[in-house]
Amino acid sequence: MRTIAFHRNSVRTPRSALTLTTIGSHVVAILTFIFVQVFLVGRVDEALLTFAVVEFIVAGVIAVGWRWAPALGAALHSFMIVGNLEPLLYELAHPENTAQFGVMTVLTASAIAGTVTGALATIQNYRVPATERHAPRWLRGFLLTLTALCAGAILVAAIPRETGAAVSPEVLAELPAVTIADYYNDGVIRVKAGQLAALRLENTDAVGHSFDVDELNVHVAMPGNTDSLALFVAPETPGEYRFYCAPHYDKATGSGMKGILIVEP
Ligand SMILES: [Cu+2]
Repeated sequence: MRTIAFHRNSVRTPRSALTLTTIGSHVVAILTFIFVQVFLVGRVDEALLTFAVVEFIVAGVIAVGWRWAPALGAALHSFMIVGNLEPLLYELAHPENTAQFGVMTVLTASAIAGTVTGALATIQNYRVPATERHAPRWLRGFLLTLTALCAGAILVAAIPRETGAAVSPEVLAELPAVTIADYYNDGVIRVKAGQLAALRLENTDAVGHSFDVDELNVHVAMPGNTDSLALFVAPETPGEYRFYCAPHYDKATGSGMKGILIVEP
């Protein structure tokens, strides 16, 4: 009986502060993915649900207490950053889409916290006896700083700002439209060479998109559930140009949200 009790004790060592922080960072990520589906997308999104489930499984594996498990958390968190670098940087550079900016800020902070604490927890688990796995002195300050940075960034992003060109909804409604369907079906938009082009950018999605034509130096944000205006002078020479959504188009492979802008004579 004594052997069994001893065995049980040795398996169920208390989780270190670093390990608990790693689990906490996964919980923050899971809550954020749920928040996005409930409040921003308004429905279950397969990709986001998958992310949440994977985060949940990894958090569970770490909670079991295996020594190597926090490394798995660190790997998942750093993968979340590296694997989504392009949309991540885009959203972080566009605080005018406040909701998405806030979500990306929180996800980035939780991923940074999870990567750092997961890696250190693993090292500690192998080097330090279970009873002496104390929290590093800087941990509290590190977490407080990340939280304060998040809150500050979101507060600044939430300050209302002047939008570029003001145009009445009636006028906007009359303009030729670029729709989300155009983006998914390689839609064709036609404008007249040398003339001022005014397009209604119709974003019926909850998430933000953008209208970008590199050759014409046109870059217009399309906040969620909003009609925006693209105003530019079409080039004198007729031709075909690629328009695309910056966060959801991969220039290297040419896949994602895109269409063709035809400049007609
Ligand atoms: Cu998009």
